[in-house]
Amino acid sequence: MSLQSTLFSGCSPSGTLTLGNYIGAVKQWVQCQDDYDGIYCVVDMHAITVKQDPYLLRQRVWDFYALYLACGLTPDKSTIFIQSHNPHHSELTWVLSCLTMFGEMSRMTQFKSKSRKHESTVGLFTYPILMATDILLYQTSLVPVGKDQVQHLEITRDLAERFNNRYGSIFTMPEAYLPTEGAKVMDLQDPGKKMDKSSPNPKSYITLLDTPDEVRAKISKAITDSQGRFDTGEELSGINNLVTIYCSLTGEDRSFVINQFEPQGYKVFKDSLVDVILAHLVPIQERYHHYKEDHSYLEQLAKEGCEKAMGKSKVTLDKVKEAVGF
Ligand code: ATP
Ligand code: LTN
Repeated sequence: MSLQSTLFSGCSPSGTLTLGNYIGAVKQWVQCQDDYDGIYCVVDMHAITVKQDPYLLRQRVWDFYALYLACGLTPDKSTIFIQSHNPHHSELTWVLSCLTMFGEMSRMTQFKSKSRKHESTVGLFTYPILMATDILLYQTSLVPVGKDQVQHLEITRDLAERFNNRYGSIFTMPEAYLPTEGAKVMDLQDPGKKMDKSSPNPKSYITLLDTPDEVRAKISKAITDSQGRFDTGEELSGINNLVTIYCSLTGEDRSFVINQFEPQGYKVFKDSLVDVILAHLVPIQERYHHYKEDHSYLEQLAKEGCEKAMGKSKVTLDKVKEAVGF
């Protein structure tokens, strides 16, 4: 039996994985693989909180699965599965829904912003409960996410505490794990907004599957600063965001990068940033295409991943059912 603490995270197949998802989440997953019992999920049940084309959704689920592997997750170290394949997620979500206050959900800022762009379904409203389930089902200690998910981690902790107080200590209390650089990568065209894979403007994000020409074009058109500064002192400036991307991919210190490029100007910096991005993306894409060639292999891995996940989630769900009186 593993004595390592459990780490859980996932991305929603609601578009193509972006550089924001990679820097804010997936890169940390890969780094944590040796030190944690990692569980990584393609959260397709989250994706349907907004309207999806069923054919495209199924394609994206497998694209995500292949991308997780291509980014460096390996089934012998981690559990990698597809959320809708494990029915325990729906079961625990109902129980947690019956502990969640309407007012608590109404305070979720992601619902407020998403319901301006999409139909305000009950699923979109209660989606943080499904996320709490994902985390609590596996007795998770650590949840690597970007900054936008911190509020959902707080509600997860509130629900765990409420359940434990009412029914006995069953759930582990999880903590969010944010990267030091890149916890919120911003939109390349509007640095006031986070980079979002479901944005209608493809110039606003870089996906992990963009070609070198697409990356070059998007970075060359990315907003910088009208006065040509590198250190604008403003958190939400375009150049600040590009420097963040550079630092998080190279591991270099921010002031070192600014001092190096300030005398050379934006063009040299952007060319260098393109090289840095492609040095990450090209090998990921090569591995991705390799995995995509053999769909039955992916299906086999996902089946094994799901069996492993269900073995763990059943233990928690059985305790929950017993505790609530089922
Ligand atoms: P959607 O628009 O469909 O909600 P999204 O791009 O916000 O998509 P998610 O699947 O919701 O992506 O997020 C997956 C993970 O990536 C989460 O941990 C989230 O915090 C992180 N993440 C998403 N966008 C960014 C970003 N711009 N910067 C850093 N981390 C991010
Ligand atoms: N809600 C997250 C994706 C997500 C997740 C999770 C992240 C779903 N379940 C559990 C960490 C742990 C989002 O970014 N939309």
